[in-house]
Amino acid sequence: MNPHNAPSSPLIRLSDYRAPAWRVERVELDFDLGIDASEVTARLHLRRDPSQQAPLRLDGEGLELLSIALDGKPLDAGSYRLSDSALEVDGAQDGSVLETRVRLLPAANTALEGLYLSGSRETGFLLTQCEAEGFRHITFFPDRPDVLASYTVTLHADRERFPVLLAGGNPDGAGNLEGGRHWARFVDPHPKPSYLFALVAGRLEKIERDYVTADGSDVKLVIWSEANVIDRCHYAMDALERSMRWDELAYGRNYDLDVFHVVATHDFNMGAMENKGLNIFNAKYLLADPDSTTDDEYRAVEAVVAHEYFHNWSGNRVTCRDWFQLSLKEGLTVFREQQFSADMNSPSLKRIEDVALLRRAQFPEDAGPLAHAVRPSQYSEINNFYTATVYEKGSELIRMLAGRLGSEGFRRGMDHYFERNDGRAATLEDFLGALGEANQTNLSPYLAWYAQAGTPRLKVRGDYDAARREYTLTLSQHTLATSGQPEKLPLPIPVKLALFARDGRMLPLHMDGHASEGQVEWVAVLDKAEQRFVFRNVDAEPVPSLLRGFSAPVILEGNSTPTELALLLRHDVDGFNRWEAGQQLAVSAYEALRDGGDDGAIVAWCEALSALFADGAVDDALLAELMTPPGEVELAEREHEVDPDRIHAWRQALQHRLATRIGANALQQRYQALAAAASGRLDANSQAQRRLKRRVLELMALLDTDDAQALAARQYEQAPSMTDRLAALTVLVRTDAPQAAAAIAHFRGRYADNPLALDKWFNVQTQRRGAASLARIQELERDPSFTLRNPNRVNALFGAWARNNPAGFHQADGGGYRLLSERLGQLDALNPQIAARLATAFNGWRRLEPVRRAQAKAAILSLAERPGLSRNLTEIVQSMLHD
Ligand code: B3K
Ligand code: ZN
Repeated sequence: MNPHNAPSSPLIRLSDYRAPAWRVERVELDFDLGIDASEVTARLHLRRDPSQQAPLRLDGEGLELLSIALDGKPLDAGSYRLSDSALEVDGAQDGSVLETRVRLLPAANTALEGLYLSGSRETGFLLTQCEAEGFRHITFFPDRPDVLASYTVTLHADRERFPVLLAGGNPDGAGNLEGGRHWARFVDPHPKPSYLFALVAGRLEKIERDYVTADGSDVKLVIWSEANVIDRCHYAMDALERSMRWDELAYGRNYDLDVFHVVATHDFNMGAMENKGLNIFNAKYLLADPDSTTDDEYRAVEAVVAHEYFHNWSGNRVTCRDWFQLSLKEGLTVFREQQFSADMNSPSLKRIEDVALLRRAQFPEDAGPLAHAVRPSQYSEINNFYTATVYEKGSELIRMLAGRLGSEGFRRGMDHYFERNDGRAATLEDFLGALGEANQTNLSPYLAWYAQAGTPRLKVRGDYDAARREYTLTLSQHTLATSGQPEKLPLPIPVKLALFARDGRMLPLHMDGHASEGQVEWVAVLDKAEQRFVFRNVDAEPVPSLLRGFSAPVILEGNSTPTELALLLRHDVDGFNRWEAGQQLAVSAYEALRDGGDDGAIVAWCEALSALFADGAVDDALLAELMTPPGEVELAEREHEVDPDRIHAWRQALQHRLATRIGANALQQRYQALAAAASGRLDANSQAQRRLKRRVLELMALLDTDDAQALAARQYEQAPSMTDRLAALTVLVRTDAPQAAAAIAHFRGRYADNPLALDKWFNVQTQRRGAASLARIQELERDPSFTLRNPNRVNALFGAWARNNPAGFHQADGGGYRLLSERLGQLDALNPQIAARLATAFNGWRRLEPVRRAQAKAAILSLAERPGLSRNLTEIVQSMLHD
């Protein structure tokens, strides 16, 4: 059976898009808030599209309808029809006002979509999550992003239990009511789609800052959290201010309300949400303090704060016509955040991290049964499409466009896009059209990137003709078939390149008919299946450096020799390209080691890195990255039959060769020097030192485990920062050190009241190697602080285990698969979004070696057979099983 035809999960198709027959111009919402039950009155001021005849049909799920009136008159039961997911009303006309009153049950809402309770009944607070389709769990409404309405929201609640009442928009009055109740009203002057609606009500504390926009408006910035963590919000406030300034400078975008509220919650399905004027954050991406936050987490807080803020223009002021256009706001906003983070931190490290993430998360998606285009053509459950493809690959597509237009042209295009589409629900065609129009260029060939799933493979051949002093690069592309897309077209692939002389100099480029004559870097655009590019006046065979800056999201199949890659690793001036050459060389070295091939690549990799380690020519953070081979997930992508144990063992062996080449003494000395300089400071240099220290300690553990464990135990005890503490604890756990148990117990005691730190406590223990890992997971889920109801906790245990410890999760007897499958079934009944996302950990099952493959298939099938699975999990499971 084609799962997509299952009657319970209708397929939504891009090609079926129709403009709404009914719009809502204005909506007035009145909430009577309570933990167990809340009541919502909605008055919708309706507009009818005169060209369409469809009856008024509103989305609504899980709502108890208490009353309904049209133009002031209560409707009798014969004038409307109510189903599980919709309300159809007779007699509405253009200009009619429909009033409904419904009851919701926030405390019983474990899906964390719509209105729900965060924390306990006694002390927790109420909040909403609407994207993508949560608003229909709050009231009856055309819950689609192309219906833009002005919102007036009035909240009523008990003053003692809910002293703080917030909604999106500007405050428009508040006051006391009889019986210990109070009210507050918010008016949002900017028409918005329902997915950007939000409210928060409860006992919260705040920090505030006054901000004046570049165009002179006063804005009050307010960050809210529960009282015990309000001191941990200052870093986010600074990051918010930096983001606002940056968007003014880089894109000329100013904030547009009198207030900007941000709220932290521990109960959230994703990272954060850009609701207009009232961003809501998973506490993980808002709270930060030196005692419990790692360096990586600090950067993540800054990035997510920026991302949500940037949505105010790329997403909110210009929104999406339909959910197929999701990357219009997400890919673009990820790209804007990447630019911002590069400006705030090290551009090459940021690029390295982003490309590593793309390879770890998006390439496997593109290569597996869940492959979909950046603009998918159909879905059953839109929440399953908030993926690395839509976000990260989407951002790479914007980066290609930005590169194509150059920074001035891109800015001109973006200005034009915002101006043309402000207050509209736009499409990707609108976006490419505006960028192209502002630059008198036709960018429509790039639409093919949005429609085609799968990662293109770029093959490169270099031929040197000494007699003619010519170097010819032959570039060709092909993309493997993906589910439902057997045929693939050639795409425009910008290949930024340079040629190096054998002494490490960059050569000036000479080509017939190209403006870049004499430049050292040039972008070749491959837009056919195969093309040749000829460089003249080349005195000796050069070393090509291709895809510089990762100029296109493709898999490079080059034929560079180990010597050539080692040359780039040693000499390329750009940190990213240096790393990239090192990664390619590491892959060759790994394969040589595994296949017992020629030692050349292994020796070249070890020599180049030990030289860089000794001569101090690169920054500590970059050195740490250079000394890290591609991860196990990335290495698995290159195998036809994946055996995670073997991949782990060979990768360890490769690192052992590197550690041996550098030498125990040199590692020890560097570790001691870095340890002596340890501080809890957050400046770039201190962070870089911690990064390198961690890497050095990991390499030491491969040579003299006892010694490294003793150092790790000491580092754990003396650590002035969470980064050092967690790095030490990770080494203790991964090497199964005798000191591990005491450190784990200590960490638990120290952070008993800090849920985010406790997540790290769960997470680190999932990294135990070998068969012991499953037993440990089972112990951990019996821990009193484990719960399937909290997404962060679920991800810290099962997500971290299944994704970051392949050798632990993929046990040959299938024990890991059975446990995950069982828990997914239970989780699905509570929170389908989280269950569906976690289930994607099975994505690569078809390429496992036969024994594990059979076990994995049995576990997925047993999940598929469970009765009553959600639409979310059904879609993921069926796609994974679909041939
Ligand atoms: N737009 C939200 C994600 C919503 C996910 C809904 N399942 C956060 C973000 O990307 O900024
Ligand atoms: Zn986003």
